[in-house]
Amino acid sequence: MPEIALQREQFLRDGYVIVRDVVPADQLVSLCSMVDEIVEREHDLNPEFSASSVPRLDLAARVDADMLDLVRFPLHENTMGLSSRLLDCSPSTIALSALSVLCNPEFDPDTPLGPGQPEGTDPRNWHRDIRPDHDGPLSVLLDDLEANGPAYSQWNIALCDEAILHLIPGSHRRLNSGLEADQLKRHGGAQMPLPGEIAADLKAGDGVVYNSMLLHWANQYTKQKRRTIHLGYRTFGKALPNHNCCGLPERICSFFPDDSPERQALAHGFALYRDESMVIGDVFRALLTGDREKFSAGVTRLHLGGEGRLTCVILLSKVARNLFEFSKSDDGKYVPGDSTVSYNVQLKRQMQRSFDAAEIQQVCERFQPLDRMLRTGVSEYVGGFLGTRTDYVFEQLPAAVTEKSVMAAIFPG
Ligand SMILES: O=C(O)CCC(=O)C(=O)O
Ligand SMILES: [Fe+2]
Repeated sequence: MPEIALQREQFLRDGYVIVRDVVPADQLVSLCSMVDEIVEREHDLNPEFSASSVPRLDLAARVDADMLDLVRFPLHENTMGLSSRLLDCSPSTIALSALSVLCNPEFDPDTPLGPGQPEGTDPRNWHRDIRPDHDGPLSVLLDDLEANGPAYSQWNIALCDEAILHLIPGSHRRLNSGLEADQLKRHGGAQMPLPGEIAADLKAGDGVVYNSMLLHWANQYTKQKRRTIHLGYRTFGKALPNHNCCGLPERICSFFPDDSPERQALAHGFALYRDESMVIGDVFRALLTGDREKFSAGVTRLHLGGEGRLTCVILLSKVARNLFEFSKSDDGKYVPGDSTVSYNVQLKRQMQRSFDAAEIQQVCERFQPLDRMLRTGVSEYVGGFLGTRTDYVFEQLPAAVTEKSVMAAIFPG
């Protein structure tokens, strides 16, 4: 079998692939020194970053025009190209969604707090990159994955040797096992090895590409130098992934000349997000006017396969909620000169120009019957997830909640 077929098989089955020498050898030193420069600058400017036990930085918001290799790298065949093949999508339907770096603390950190704190879950606890309140129940995301394959891939690419990220192969396709659930419930259980875990043992230049629904944890953060490039890619039109926001600022396009392939690739990615946002706007409008046909037509544009479409509808209710929260906190005005704001924020501001505050609230209200179906009324934290306590279902959506029952609840009569 060709290597790519094996890698794809492993990505689907085990949920991860370790890729040696993702960073072209002649770029390793220069990428590392660019990242070092950004990290040092941050230490000078930001005491909070220096005080963090799990420091990470949004590189896309911080790169300069003289650090173009740092932006070129995530567009490379080894990263974006391989992602599109693992996600089984054409290069014209994939976009880079995040470019950041995971670093070491400058001190030996204390034992981390357990999971499910009011401020969220520390990545040194076992978790899936799923927040039940923001993303929906795990079972719903699993259904979509089984029906349509993955629509999002995440990378950790080490610029210094490391074996920090640990994961359980295959756990992205199932609920927590009884044994896992029992251990994660116990005090300190989220910070101990789980059966079947493997370490992503990376030499400088190697990467691991993974499905972030996997159970994973960072088993140590120490003073030892860590510079790990963290990337996200998503597809469009196949299925709406729970990681559906663009964390990049549009300004990174402007670093490259108009007709350069880098500029075109980046601009194409932003256009995919913008077009999707317009479809989402149409879906919200259809909800306001009670037009079930238009609503379904919009959902079909976001989520091609019929199966797993409930996931898309649930995620749209989360997008609406997120927009509502944003509209309450944002006055809609651009901060002058803030070119680092993510494209996701820009799109939300655009959405606010199409929908006034009352309409955004109405969209959320129209999703209320669905929202109620996703809640138990009892707040809890279940091990293996990001976020904090919530009454949203963590794992198994009741069987009575189906696409049909949800559509009937949203469009009564
Ligand atoms: O430090 C790490 O490698 C863990 C990061 C992580 O869990 C994440 O970004 O989702
Ligand atoms: Fe994570």
